[in-house]
Amino acid sequence: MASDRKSVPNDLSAFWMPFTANRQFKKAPRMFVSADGMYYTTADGRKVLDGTAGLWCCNAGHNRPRITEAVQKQVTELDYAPAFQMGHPKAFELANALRDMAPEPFEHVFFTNSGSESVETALKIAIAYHRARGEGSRTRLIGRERGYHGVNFGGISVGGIVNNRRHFGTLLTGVDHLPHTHLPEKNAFTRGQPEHGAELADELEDIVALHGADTIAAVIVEPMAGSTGVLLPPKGYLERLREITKRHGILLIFDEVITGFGRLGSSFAAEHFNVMPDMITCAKGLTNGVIPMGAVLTTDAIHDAFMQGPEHMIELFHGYTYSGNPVASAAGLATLETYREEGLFENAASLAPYWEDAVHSLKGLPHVIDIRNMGLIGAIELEPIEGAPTKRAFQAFLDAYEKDLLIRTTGDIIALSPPLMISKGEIDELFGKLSEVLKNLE
Ligand code: PXG
Repeated sequence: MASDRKSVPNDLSAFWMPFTANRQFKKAPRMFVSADGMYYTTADGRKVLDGTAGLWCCNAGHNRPRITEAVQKQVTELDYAPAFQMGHPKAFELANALRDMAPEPFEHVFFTNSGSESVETALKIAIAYHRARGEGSRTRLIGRERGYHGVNFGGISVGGIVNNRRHFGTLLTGVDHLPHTHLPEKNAFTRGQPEHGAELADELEDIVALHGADTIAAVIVEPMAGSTGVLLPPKGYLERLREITKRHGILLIFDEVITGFGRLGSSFAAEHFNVMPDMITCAKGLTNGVIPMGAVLTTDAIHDAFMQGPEHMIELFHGYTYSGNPVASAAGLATLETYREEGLFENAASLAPYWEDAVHSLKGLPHVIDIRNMGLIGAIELEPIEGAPTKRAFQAFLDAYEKDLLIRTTGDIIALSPPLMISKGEIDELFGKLSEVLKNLE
């Protein structure tokens, strides 16, 4: 290191922070130094209620003993094993545990290290699957407006969040988008799934008519769109998407990076809505956010299409150095065990009505133009300040932090997704603080 470039204490300049207003943050940093249960502790010693499970990932809450111990033990026992042409028991155990947890058609698990990688993996499997079956012309990918599928090139191509796409060139070719399902004029303040909008799935028929089904590999959607600000599927919408994709031989991928692992009160949204896609992508809650890990769940039909040809040949030319990493696998196993042992998915399901009432109690507060909810997810949409979109919600985020509450905002929408271990008392605390914030918001 050059002597004139020595770091000084509290120098924040080197770390280029992700999805952050870097210059603003570094002028007034918000730092967490520890976490336990439902609370973070800030650098200045305040306990902050975690209204967002980190970034939708710490579904079991923080500092959970089983997970901590499993990680500590695994690091000393087997820190790393090559992921290609070698194995170790924990990755197989975790794949089995995931299969046991998932709805019936999902028999196989491909490990990744994040939601973004799970998406890339699923899109590649979709295209290669058709090719393996002699339908190599099926290469088109269909996403949806306002969809979030991570930040890699495939994900932003099928994704529909404008700012995540427009700075990054031409993206993948051969991609189309379904319309989003946000119809506030008809569905505002709906509790749970909205009544209107199932027919928006029929737009897929137009895309099929335009290009021909034999050019389309897959449709990818979030069963409930999280990052864009919590857009729930209209009643009947997912069923229609499933019916149309099936009829045309198009694979359906549910991106369950947010909806997986109990967020809606069941293992996956596929189970919650009883609509079975062909693949599920997940990450986040898989390891409670403790160690990065993601996964793609597939059916026998997809997996078996690859298991052809000479047995010494690699069947899928895809994978990551850390696919099924031992420490991540240990964290995943302990996380699934914690969910099961503590009945956390059941807790989320049984608290959902109380949560729903609490979220909708904010109706009528200044600037609130819509409220949406499902499972342990809530969204409060605020009227944007004219000429300064996102500013009002971001101010709410800053004010909430001052009141020792962590929320997330996207655009002018506040999104809430607490750890599934939350209690009624903590729900009251969360909404008590948030209503104070909203009452005083300019
Ligand atoms: N798909 C979906 C549906 C997601 O929600 C990803 C893919 C990408 O996952 P990784 O692990 O690569 O970040 C996500 C991630 C928010 C927020 O505040 C949401 C995500 C990430 C960070 C913040 O809404 N979703």
